[in-house]
Amino acid sequence: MPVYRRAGLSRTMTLVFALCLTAASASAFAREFRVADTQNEDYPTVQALNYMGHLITERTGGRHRITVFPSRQLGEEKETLEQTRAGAIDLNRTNIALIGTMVPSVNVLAMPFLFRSPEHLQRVLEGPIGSEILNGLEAYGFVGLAYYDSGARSIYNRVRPVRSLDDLKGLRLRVQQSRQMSDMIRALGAEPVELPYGQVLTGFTTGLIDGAENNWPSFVTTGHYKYAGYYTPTQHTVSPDVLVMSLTAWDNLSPDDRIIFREAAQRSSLYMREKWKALDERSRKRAEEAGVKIVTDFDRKPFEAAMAGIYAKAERDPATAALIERIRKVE
Ligand code: GTR
Repeated sequence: MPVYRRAGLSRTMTLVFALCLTAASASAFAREFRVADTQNEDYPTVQALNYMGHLITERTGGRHRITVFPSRQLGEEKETLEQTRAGAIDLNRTNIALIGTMVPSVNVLAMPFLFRSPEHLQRVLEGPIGSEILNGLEAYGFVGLAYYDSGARSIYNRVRPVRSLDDLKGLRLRVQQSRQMSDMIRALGAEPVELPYGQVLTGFTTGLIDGAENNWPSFVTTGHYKYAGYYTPTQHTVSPDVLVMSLTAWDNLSPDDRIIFREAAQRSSLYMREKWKALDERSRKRAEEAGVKIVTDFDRKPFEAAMAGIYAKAERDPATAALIERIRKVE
């Protein structure tokens, strides 16, 4: 081949190579992000994620899109979290108790009877402690983007009204797949049964469990209230939900896009708050109308006292002990 033609060819090759590189980097930065949520499509967290998706599409001029997979379409919470950590799922809306099995430091937010009220929790989450906990996720392969309200969790069952620790004896109560939650139910004198969220209903219909514990919206939207006629507002934990992104997906975002994602997540959390309040109220009413007995004449003190062992275990770690102390001090 004549020399001049070879030179021309190599120029063309360089050009083609450069074009390929540009195309490849553009596609690496423009993409669809898949989000897992265990709740159904009307649930406030799912609505919030859809809202976040709109914001992101708008602010990136359609370069990035979010596709939400509600109702455990991508699997149960524990599995989807593992996949998120591995980078196979981009985003995950999960409860603190679940991610606490992978990131022990977040378990403090699921400590029983630690928060005086939902407002106390909110102030902790919005302050430095909330940010420290979100930032701490990074060492475990997740980027914490926002917290979502999840109300207070309480005990419900179908056998008898629970007014005392004695009433809990012998009850098989479903808990999330979390050691801390199992320990807590055991310390109250009941028998914990760890099950994924999607199997609780079958647990009721097959008689595997007598009850469970959750907030009002989850109790009602899942249909558990049709099986468990006694709800005791123990409000033992107020563990929030949290939105995490896989570190792999995060690493592929440009610095500007990272800001867009963070801001959209924060705004979606505020957007969800009003919806949450309304659903919380509506769910409680719906349960009552359906005949669920809300057991209010119970003494919360012995329930709190039964947690001494859980605290002793958690506080063996000086960092956790210090964090619990700081949380208590938040006005
Ligand atoms: C809900 C929470 C879910 C899931 C569920 C459960 O309140 O939003 O993410 O953890 O509880 O009990 O499994």
